[in-house]
Amino acid sequence: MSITSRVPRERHPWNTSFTWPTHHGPFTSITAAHARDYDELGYFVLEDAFDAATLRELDDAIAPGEKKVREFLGELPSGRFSVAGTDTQTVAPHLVLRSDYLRRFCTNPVLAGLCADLVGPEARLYWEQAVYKQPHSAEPVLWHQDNGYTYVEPQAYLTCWIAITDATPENGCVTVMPGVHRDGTLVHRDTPIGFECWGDEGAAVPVPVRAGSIVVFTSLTPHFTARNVTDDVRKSYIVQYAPDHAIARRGDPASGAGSSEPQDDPSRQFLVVVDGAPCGTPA
Ligand SMILES: O=C(O)CCC(=O)C(=O)O
Repeated sequence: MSITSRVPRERHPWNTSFTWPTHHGPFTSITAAHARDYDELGYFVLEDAFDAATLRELDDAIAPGEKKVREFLGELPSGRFSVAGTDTQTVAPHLVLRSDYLRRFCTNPVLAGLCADLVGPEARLYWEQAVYKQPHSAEPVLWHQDNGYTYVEPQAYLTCWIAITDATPENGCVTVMPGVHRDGTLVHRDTPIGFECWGDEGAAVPVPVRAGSIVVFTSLTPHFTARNVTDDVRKSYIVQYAPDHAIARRGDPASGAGSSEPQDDPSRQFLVVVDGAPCGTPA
């Protein structure tokens, strides 16, 4: 399948007055170059953030939830559910609900530091999920912005894509389109294999990373991951943080009807940064 989408480059109807919030620091965890890349390109790589022992623990903590999702998908007639499928990738969300280890992991100093520098003085875990791309996977993950799946306001939040295994162009590393995040949320179409926004093969930049590195990008950075054409599973854990008081908008932009839902469920959207500093793991 081509990685160039046919969706037009148009702003989402709710995205009428977006301007990118530039980061000025002072920074506690990232460098000025990281902040510049995040602001101008929409991404950067934090190399070797986690060691091999931590990655083993992370994989072990994810395993029960990932297995449940694989079993759930296996019971569906098609083996597929939107972007997820037994023959393509398992997507296991909300793992912090059942794992003390993952609750601690999502508040560790590396991630909380990124959060303090890039999200703001009061920030929460918004979402986390493991994405395990199966060997010889059937489909790519299409071009999308994370804010295209659920429309969150403020539109710009932080995605930390943590490589549990090496991520390469062959096994489906993240590929981004630099600079487009500054438009804010684009229109997406719902396809049988997930949401899709405008994408341009000519502007695509693959971001291969070693296991333990983090691809740090914005919720507005269009990205896709190609099919895994290797014999091994490509494993990632994706952890996202949003400003406290962020809301999710739902409804039909055309009719004007809709609702807004606070994103502060204490069981899985707990505070990570308070008064500009990491606040530790909730009990
Ligand atoms: O890890 C992947 O292959 C893609 C995941 C992704 O793009 C997402 O969760 O938004």
